[in-house]
Amino acid sequence: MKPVIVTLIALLLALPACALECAIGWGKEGGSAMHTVSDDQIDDGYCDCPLDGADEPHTNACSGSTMGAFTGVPAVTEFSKTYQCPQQKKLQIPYSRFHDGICDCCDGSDELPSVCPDICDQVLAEERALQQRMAKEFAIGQNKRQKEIEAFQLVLQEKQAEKEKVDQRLEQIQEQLGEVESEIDQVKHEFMQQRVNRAAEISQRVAMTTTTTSNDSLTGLLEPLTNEELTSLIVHSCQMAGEMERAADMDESTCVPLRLAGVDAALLWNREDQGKAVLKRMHTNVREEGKTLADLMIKNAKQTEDRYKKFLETDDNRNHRKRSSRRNKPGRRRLQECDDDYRPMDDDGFPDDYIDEDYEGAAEDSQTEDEDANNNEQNQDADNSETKSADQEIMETLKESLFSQPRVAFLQRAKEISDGIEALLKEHQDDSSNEEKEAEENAEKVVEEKEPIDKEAYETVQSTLESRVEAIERGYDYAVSAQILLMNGLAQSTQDQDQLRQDLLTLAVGTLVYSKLSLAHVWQIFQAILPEFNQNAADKSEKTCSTSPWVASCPPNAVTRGSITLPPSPVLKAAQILCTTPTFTKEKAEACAADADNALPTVMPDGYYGYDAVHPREENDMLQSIAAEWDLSIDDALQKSLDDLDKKKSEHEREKRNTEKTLEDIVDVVDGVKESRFGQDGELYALKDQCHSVKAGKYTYEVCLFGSAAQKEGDSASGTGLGSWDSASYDNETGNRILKWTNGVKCWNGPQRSATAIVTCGAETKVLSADEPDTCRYVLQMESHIACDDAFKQLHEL
Ligand code: MAN
Repeated sequence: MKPVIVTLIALLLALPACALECAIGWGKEGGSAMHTVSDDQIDDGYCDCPLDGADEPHTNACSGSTMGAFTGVPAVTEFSKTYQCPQQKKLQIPYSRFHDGICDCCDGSDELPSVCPDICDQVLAEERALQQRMAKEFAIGQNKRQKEIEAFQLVLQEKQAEKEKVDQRLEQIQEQLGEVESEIDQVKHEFMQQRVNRAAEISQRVAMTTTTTSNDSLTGLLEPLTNEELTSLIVHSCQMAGEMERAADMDESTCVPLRLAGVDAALLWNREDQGKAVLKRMHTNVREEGKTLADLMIKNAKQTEDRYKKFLETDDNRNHRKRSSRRNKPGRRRLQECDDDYRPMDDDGFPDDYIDEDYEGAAEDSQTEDEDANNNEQNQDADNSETKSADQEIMETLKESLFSQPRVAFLQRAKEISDGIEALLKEHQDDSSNEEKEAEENAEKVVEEKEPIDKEAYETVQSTLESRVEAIERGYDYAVSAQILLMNGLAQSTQDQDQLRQDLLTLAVGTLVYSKLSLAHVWQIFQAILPEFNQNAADKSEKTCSTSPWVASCPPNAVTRGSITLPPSPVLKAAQILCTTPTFTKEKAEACAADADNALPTVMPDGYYGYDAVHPREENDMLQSIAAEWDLSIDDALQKSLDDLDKKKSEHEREKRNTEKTLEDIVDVVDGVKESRFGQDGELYALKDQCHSVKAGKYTYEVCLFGSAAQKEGDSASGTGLGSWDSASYDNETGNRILKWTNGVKCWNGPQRSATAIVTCGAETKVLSADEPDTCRYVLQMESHIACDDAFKQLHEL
């Protein structure tokens, strides 16, 4: 400092009062150049004398952090960048805070003398207390942490040893399961064969040629029909079956009765190369493919009372339904019968989802199903134009058939009526809502009164129409699906005429049985499909409210084909009864009167435009006795062994599930260690699945390790999701653990919520505070023994 003082004295003598001259050196060594500082440059916040800061005694412009000795740049060495408070080891302050009028060091040494009082006794006491608390917490925490880590090591060892055993057990269970399954397959196969033989026997008996038709015999029922006629019979049976189906029960367009009949005929619907429909005969391969069909049949056999309904609950059918609802474009739905039933074969020769759905786990099911649906989509897309035209052609032919005449007429009239009622109801609804307004407006005028309408009656008509239209459309879907199946499949599947005939008979009888049609329905179908009768049917050109091709065929007459009487006597008898049933023949007076006046009917009787809603046959119908015979319940002994095996199988499956779960838990821990998921030393394992919370403002924040984080308001149990477990990491600078939860509920107009917990060492695990520094980003301060490790100790000099 001496040269400076000398210089200053010299300057004071040589220069006018208040002017200042200082040396400005170049570099660290300084230099001899002198700089004159004028009065107004003193304390002006610009460092003119970087070597000694003489021009800025009361500002800190010459204090700073950069080396150098240029004007404007304070000459501070690397070592003096920060000022170390002498009494406080951990407190260093930057020179910018030196002589800034704020007391940083407890002894006030960072300011000019006597600016700051010495408060070291008080401050150091607090610091020491804090340090002591930290040390105490650390000691407890470290101890706890250590114990838990040791315990975890034991757990880990045990888990590793257990894993071997569990692996072995799982293998055993798998073997046992395989054994039981193959035993079940054997029993099913046995059942399947019994069933197939019996079905063939019955269908033959029903269709047996006979020249002596006794009144109550069913023999010869279908035998007189040609193959084409049998096909038509199946298609129309399917149509009626579709109409009978309640929409709520099923939203699909496949003819279920025909599928069931196919099962009985041991015919498997399958998909061949180009997605073309063919029926695959499974007699030859009954051992393999029969297993799944047996499943279906056993399920049905168990529930003899309503096996048809039961069938709808089979896995195959449920999945089928799911697929249907996924693809309900009209053009597609119709061909579904083919596509859904024709499935590619697995390597093992099983059709993909027949077998897979029954024998594999549920998770795989859905995958197979999705893939299958995709395959179908692709195939259908590729083949779209062909599909559409085939579909439409069949539909058109169907609609032209005599059988459909009343349906077509009904649909047409139903649309007119429905539109009319719609408009009428709307008009009257508008009237009532405008009533008040009009009443005011027309207070003076004479208003022409509108006739009140029977809204309820119209609404009933409308809903009856709606359900019948729906039924008719579903009927068409069933019929088209059956037609395609038979056309593409059966006819091409075999060159053996006897076999074809037998298959058709089995399918026809089975379809009648499963569709719950009555003999009277069979008569209606005969009237429509046999040339001997459909000449007599009602004139095609004129369709009125009371026209019905069936009523026009009353009283029923019989014809002969060769030596055979048609229709067979039981059918004729049923027709005679039908023809005399008042509800079938009576004038639809009220509805028809309205029709004649071109007005809207207020009642919707059965037989309107010749369309009768189809109802299931009654108990005393003769077809019911065939159905009873058809209900081939499973042999008691077989059923018992099957039940026992099923029980065994479920036990094995249960054990398998449990064992797999155990293995999963073990693997989770073992792999968790490998991936350091439980922290560097496995310290987080002890906190696995623990949840901790804190109240902050109107919210309670809850975080669960390896789980999720939530923000709850009031007593709400769930709250807003702040995210699910993301990671745990280590902060080198502070020794804290950083826990993260991400992908929480999206913020309105903002990001997805996320939470971060900063965990410092403490004896207990707890959340100290929670804050939302940025919208929807939450930060929690936590303490836990998991952070009390050696690194923390060193860092904090504990
Ligand atoms: C809720 C809470 C807040 C958040 C807002 C954002 O009120 O989750 O924490 O800031 O939503 O809209």
